[in-house]
Amino acid sequence: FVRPLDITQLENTLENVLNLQLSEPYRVLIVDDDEDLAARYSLVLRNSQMQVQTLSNPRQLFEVMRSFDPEIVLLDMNMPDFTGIELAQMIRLNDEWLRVPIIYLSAETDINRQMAALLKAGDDFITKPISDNALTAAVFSRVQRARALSMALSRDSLTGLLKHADIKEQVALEVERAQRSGKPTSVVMLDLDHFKQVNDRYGHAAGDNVIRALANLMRQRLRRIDSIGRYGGEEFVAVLPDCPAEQAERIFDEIRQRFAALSFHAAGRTFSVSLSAGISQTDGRAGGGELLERADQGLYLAKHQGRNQVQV
Ligand code: GH3
Ligand code: MG
Ligand code: MG
Ligand code: MG
Repeated sequence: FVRPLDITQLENTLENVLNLQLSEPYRVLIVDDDEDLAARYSLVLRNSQMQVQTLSNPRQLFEVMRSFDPEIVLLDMNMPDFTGIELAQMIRLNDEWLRVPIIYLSAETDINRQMAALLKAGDDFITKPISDNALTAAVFSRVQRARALSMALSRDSLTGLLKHADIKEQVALEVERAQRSGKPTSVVMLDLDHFKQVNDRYGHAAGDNVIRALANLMRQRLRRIDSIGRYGGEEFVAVLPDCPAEQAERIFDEIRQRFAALSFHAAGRTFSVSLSAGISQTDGRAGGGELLERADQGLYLAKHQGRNQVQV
């Protein structure tokens, strides 16, 4: 006999509580021809701060998936027009929804028939009737996992920083926000000095360690609201909202000094590496692309004036 999961137990770790408070509400799509039942499930999940959409006519499935962008789909197995399995198969034909867990809500308890359904499509079964807590826990854990996976996949694997396209988008977003609020935002472009030599002398793996060390240093020094991305191989971009260029310059000059003071070890030798950076600040007119260009001009200047420096 297994006691149903108690949701308060699940929420009890500080991390879960923080995640719930900080994150956007989970988006859940319930497809069930039994509208009363769907409304009841919906109420239960809404009580746990989730955002729920119910659908009784599966013909609108794709339309609703596009507009609502659910993070999990709960599918009834038996409906008049399509079976849950057929719907799951149709969802799985689209790569854009590859990360969305599909869970069957069904009275089917025959394990062989459950297996047969899972072999066709779908990820798991929840058998009806289901307790409120079990439903909440099942949805909570799966969406939390899907979000963590999606976060990990969207990050640069060497450093855990944002990838090129994502940091570029973040810069554009923050620059727009700064234009609306009138608060200055800084954009930083940073490149390691003579990094080809580092690879040539100490090997590519040692070079990778240097890149990781700088990423960690920036993560430690910058605020939660700042975004950092690996823009290219050994080139980084950061955007610092509500931070004028002079302040960004102080912060990055400190990062520059701390980084230059790090000792790396490879091939029986000890070495250090320096960095150069350029900084631009929002002016109420220029867009993200232009601010990146200006930060890059600062970087160019820093390189030409002897490297190991920050230029605004
Ligand atoms: P500069 O001071 O002018 O920037 O000189 P540099 O040698 O650093 O020149 P540049 O920035 O053009 O060189 C980038 C080098 O960084 C080329 C490449 O070998 C190395 N690199 C790029 N990505 C990676 C990476 O992921 N790992 C390692 N180990 N090296 C990388
Ligand atoms: Mg039904
Ligand atoms: Mg370089
Ligand atoms: Mg470079």
